[in-house]
Amino acid sequence: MKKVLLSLCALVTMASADQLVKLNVNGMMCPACVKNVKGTLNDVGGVKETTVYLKEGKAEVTTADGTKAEVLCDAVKKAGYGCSVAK
Ligand SMILES: [Cu+2]
Repeated sequence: MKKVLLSLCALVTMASADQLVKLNVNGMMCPACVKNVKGTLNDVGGVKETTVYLKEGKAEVTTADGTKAEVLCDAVKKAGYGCSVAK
């Protein structure tokens, strides 16, 4: 229990340095694509959390400060999907 509380505090403290990057992802057809895109994004350095929306064709990525949105997009493209940074 103590450990859980400590890590929660750490999350809150670190949250100020995080940024949320929104991506438009094209070509996702099924849950396997979602898994693929999610795994791809999570493998990029600095990525902390990824949420992928299949129907909307979007992804939201929480990254450490300084991670470039373009780098995330390039990774998604390499995985075989279309990607642009949502403005
Ligand atoms: Cu699929």
